Amino acid sequence: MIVADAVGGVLAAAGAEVVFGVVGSGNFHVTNALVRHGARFVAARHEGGAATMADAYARMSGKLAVVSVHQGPGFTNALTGLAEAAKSRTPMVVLAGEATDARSNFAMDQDAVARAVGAVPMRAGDPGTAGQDALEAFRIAVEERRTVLLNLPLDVQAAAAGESWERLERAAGRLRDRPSPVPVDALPEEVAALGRLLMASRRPVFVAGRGARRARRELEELAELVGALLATSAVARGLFRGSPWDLDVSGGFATPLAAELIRDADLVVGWGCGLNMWTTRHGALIGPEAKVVQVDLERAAVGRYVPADLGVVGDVARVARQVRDVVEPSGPREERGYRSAVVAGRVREEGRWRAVPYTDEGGDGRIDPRTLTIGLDDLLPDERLVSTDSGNFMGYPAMMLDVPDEEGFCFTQAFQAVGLGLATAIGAAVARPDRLPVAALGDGGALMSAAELETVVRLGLPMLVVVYDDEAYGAEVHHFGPHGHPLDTVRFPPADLAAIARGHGFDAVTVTEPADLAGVAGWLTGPRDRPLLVHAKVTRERPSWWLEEAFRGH
Ligand SMILES: Cc1ncc(C[n+]2csc(CCOP(=O)(O)OP(=O)(O)O)c2C)c(N)n1
Ligand SMILES: [Mg+2]
Repeated sequence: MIVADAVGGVLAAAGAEVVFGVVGSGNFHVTNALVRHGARFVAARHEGGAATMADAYARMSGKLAVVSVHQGPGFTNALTGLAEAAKSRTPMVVLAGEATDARSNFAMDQDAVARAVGAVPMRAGDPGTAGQDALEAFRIAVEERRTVLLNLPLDVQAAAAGESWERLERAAGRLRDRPSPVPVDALPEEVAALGRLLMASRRPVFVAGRGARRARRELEELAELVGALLATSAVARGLFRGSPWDLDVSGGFATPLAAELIRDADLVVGWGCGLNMWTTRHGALIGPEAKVVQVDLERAAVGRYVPADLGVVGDVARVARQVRDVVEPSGPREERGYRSAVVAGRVREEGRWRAVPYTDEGGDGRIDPRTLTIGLDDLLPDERLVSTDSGNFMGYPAMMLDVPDEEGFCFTQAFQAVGLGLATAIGAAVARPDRLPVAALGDGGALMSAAELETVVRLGLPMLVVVYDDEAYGAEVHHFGPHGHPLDTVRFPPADLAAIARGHGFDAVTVTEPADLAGVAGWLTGPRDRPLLVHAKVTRERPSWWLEEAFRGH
């Protein structure tokens, strides 16, 4: 057995189920070994796509993601997706060949580059320990929530493995079957301090982030005792869906009502949530008198973006339970804290962007993106999984396409890169085949990632891809246009995106007015044996509301 076989085999035996990648000579054997041991390989058409697919897969499945790339350019092609994964603390192992001869065209310092994007460089550099090294990479990725680069030097890969397969398999089994880590309890004094703040608060708001994604029940129970309203950051969107106290997303995407209620809070508790400039609108959603608490696994996260009056270090669900045991509810449940019949009524009436009135600006062959999105929201089944790319258009699908829960939204925007949306939707769809995958893209992001349209077709994903086409990098047009700058560098002639999609094997409809959505309805009721691309020519006179908000903050 060669080292490449041992590394691939042991990762599959440890529980790596799906591998995304582009195969070249330097990762051929390791990838095939993964497949031989039961992993599924998903071929992307560009390594950037592979990295983001893996990231989204990990987010939506809660499992480790594996990426497999060729040395040198295969690795550098993956970097934007790796930066996003590393910033988002996605557990991921990237297997990359590594040229060991400095004269090789593929030679480069992969460690330095990995470090530069926040990934952890490791190496299976010795035939006597390579399998163990791979298991250690797996462990660090999962237990420390890190994106790990496992370099596989070419000469070592080809050498005879010095470890016995039986022993490696046993070690992999121990890693696979290890008990889940015991949740971290918070210090009693920090729990008590949070309990006191909650009991003293008259208008508490909980903002749940990525770290709270599996703690809905615990947070709702505590929120009920203290009368807190519930909101999330964008990555945790959908977490409190169905609760009468759900304000949806806090931040640039917040509805006017959510922004008002959060700004008026006297206590904001971030649960597994960085409370960054997006979630707080550059601090503007935190009222001048409001106290701020952050509950986080890491002390370093506390106060990073907004000053915090208290940090509670611990596991979100665990801390919520600890605090529940020290607070004394007062008054009837519907009237506690921030909760009242009036607030409940307002959340019901004004709690969603869909309910905010607007004047349709469509016409002359262009559809208003709000009308488009609301029309799609009406047509699509509830069991959907929405992924968005970045750009001016982003707020429409991110806010007006509702989602059933936090598993219904995949938001790879920690690095704010354009071009990740389609691969995000693919990885999410692989993780959740039970849901209708929806990819919402701008024309810029769609063309940047068009190589993966073929992947959607090849995998047989029943995906709906919606392109908000303004024939421009709209975010830049709206950023610089008002200041009188020339815009030729960010505007493009019309491109027939429907024809491009058909060329890849999609069905496609071009939407220029609401009546054209009949084509989407037809696809939804049909066999959905091909994906559908909706090429929507959208109005482009003004920026979206969230971008206007963002410009105020920059
Ligand atoms: C990889 C990358 N390149 C460039 C940018 C800068 N940028 C931000 S939004 C945007 C325009 C995206 O255009 P499109 O996808 O058509 O969306 P629109 O803004 O037009 O709605 C650009 C170029 C970025 N964030 N990421
Ligand atoms: Mg555009």
